[in-house]
Amino acid sequence: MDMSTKPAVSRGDVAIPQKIVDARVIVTCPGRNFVTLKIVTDQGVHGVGDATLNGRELAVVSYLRDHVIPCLIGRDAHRIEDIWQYLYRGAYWRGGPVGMSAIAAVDMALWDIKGKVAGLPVYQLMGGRCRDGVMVYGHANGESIDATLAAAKEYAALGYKAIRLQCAVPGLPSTYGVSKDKLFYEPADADLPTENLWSTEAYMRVVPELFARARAELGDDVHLLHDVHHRLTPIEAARLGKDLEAYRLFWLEDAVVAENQENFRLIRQHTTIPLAVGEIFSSIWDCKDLIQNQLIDYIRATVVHAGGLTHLRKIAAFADIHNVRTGCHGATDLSPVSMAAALNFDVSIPNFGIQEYMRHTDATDAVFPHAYRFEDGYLHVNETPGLGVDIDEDLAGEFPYRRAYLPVNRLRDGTMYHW
Ligand code: EZ4
Ligand code: CO
Repeated sequence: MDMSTKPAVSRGDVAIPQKIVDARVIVTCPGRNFVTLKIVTDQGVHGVGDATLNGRELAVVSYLRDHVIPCLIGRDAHRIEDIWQYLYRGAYWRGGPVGMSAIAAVDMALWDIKGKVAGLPVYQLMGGRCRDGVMVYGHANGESIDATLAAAKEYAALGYKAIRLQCAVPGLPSTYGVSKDKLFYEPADADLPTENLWSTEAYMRVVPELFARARAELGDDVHLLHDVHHRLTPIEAARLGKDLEAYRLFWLEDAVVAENQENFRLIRQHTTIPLAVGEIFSSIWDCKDLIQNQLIDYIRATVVHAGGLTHLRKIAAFADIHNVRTGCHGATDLSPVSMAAALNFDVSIPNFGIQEYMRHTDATDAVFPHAYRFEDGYLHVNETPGLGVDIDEDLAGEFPYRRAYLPVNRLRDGTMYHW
């Protein structure tokens, strides 16, 4: 991987711009789809940004190709904040997952370029390290409680300090988070959306049983987490929170739909279980009330879906003064480019909580050579200038886009439900 750097930007009092001369979108499917933006400057420096929006990839491709790239050519790549404001304010139509993922990709690529020019990893440009390593949680899942606990023990043996447990709900043909493939979980599994079935009653019975067994068999030292995936009403989530309190979870993730921020107040009135939400948020406006009213404990907004490092740092700073910590989304649809950006972010903010980490396939790792590494429950950024990740365009070209949707979910009577 060519991570070579250019000499420093300043020459006495003369700032040398890095003029953007080319920007292109690369779509590749090394097992799953990824959208990557590559920006090149007149001085031969390039940066990469992730623009993947699972199940709606080509909308972001068009947003970038048709509407963003023409505005980038000729601009100074060093003006990260100004370009961010230009794209956000300048669109008039603000926010939303498509637009904010596109802005995020530009933002990541520009930070990558700035780091390479400075000869420093991006975290150094954002204030330097606040910690040595990034605690991650792994995703243990299984068709039964026994199988889920066996998977959790494997994560513990690998050194994981935090493990999310998801087990199949008895009586349902499939369950969110439970994978056919033992090593990798990818919900966007079909050319048209798979139809899943949901039963809140059956789910609410099995989860407390899973965590009672988990605490008994895994001990008190490991952090345990669980993802509801937005499926409960506030009062159901309150009930589940109370049922799980004795098992001291690190967090309950996405307990209810995230559109109505008031929902969380009701859960809070009933239970002390720590709450996390935000993987689908696009900007601070989606979580401002949750944070300032301290209705959550962890904000899960990510670098790719929430406007890049520039905007995510503002969310984190706002969260910090309200005693809310971060827990960025990190499923497989976040490419190694996003993961590298997330790790630079995670080490450089004071209120980091935890980072989700799902392993990518070997093919994905080969398309996106990167320098971060996992050791003993922590991910570590590398000292490589920039983000420390790249895309092998030739190899990417060998994996053409394949349409893939996330599933949809219905109740037993056929009613459309939240997936
Ligand atoms: O369903 O990333 O915490 N992780 C998750 C993920 C999401 C996918 C959606 O693309 O909830 O598995
Ligand atoms: Co989740």
